[in-house]
Amino acid sequence: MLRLDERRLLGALDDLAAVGAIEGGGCARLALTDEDKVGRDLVVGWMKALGLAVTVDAIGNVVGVRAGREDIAPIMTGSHIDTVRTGGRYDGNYGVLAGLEVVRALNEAGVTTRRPIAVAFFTNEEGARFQPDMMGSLVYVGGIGLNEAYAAADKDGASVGDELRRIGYLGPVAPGAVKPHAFVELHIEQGPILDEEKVQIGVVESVQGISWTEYTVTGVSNHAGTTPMRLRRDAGYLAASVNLFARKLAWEMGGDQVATVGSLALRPNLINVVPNRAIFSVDLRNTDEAKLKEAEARVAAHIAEVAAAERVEVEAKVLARFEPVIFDAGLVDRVEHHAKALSLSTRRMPSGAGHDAQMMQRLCPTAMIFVPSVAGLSHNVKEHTEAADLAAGAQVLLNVMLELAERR
Ligand code: HGY
Ligand code: MN
Ligand code: MN
Repeated sequence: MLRLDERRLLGALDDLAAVGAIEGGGCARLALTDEDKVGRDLVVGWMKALGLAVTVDAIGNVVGVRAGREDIAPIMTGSHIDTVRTGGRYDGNYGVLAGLEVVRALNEAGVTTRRPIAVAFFTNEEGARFQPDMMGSLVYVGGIGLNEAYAAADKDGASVGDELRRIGYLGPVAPGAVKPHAFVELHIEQGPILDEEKVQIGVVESVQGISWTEYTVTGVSNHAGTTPMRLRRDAGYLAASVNLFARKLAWEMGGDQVATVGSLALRPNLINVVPNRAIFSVDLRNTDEAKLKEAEARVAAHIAEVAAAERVEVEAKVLARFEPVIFDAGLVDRVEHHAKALSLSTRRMPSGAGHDAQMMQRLCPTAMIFVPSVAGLSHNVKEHTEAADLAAGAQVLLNVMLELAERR
């Protein structure tokens, strides 16, 4: 059996983590920043050194292809190398670098698979700077057009189109030009399940639905000391009440329902001024689309009720909305088979986080492989996965891809 070199995978993870390294061992490589460019250039260099034919598409997705015995649709793996501002070193990066180690193992063994092998990284998976998240893979599968993606702007008004041009990754290739026969993404779980249950491999069957909304609340700024409570039109109060309501709602709905008010900005943000402006985000997720819709409706009703009582105006902007995705059952079975064949413990599970794979399932049979995240930490510099788990996940990826690349 072809074996991956664990030491080299760990070394590549360290080398990439050094780009945009931040205090505590994490990474900050927000999409299309200078740090993202440096990371992209590093990985493209590694792809070329492995002999891959590298293309950059018009949304900055990068695909490296290793020729097969036949010039037919490839088996593709990949993920993302952009991070959140307080990112760890494994989220996304692990799946891309493990894909390169699959190629290296084939090169060193002098094996040419029937189908070509492709390794990709997609633009702006995180959605932390530009929304929606999974932007590059969503364009890749035709979920949104290039112009809509180019127009997305960050808090300072910089647009995706301008930033892609600025870092030199607005490529000539049409997104989706390489249509895979199948897509397999290896990723850390980013949640606590595998670690708590001491299971080595997550056999991912689905990705939960995601609802991202930004609310802009307009009230009246006023003196904190002289303004009686009955006269207040406090934008900050509404934002705070939504946070409390959403949290209570998630607890009450139970199951997979989660709710997060992750970003909040008050204006004028001064100790002695009642805020007249609040801009905040609400992230709701559930594996069940009907329940996700219920949560959205109840949050919207709460906002309308409090806005009327507080006499503030509210504007809502949907930043991302993806229904739950079910992966290809046959491919999921193969992930489970190869993990068990390596005597690894497994459990089937949904993904709590969004991934590029959820977009690729629109294009071709797709599946994901998870490895444990210590204490379930992610989007946190302390994100960690043990070396043995990293190696095990990569070996499962290699074996799944080898089988798929030879299958009719
Ligand atoms: O938000 C997510 O689930 C992913 O990290 N973009
Ligand atoms: Mn990720
Ligand atoms: Mn992430």
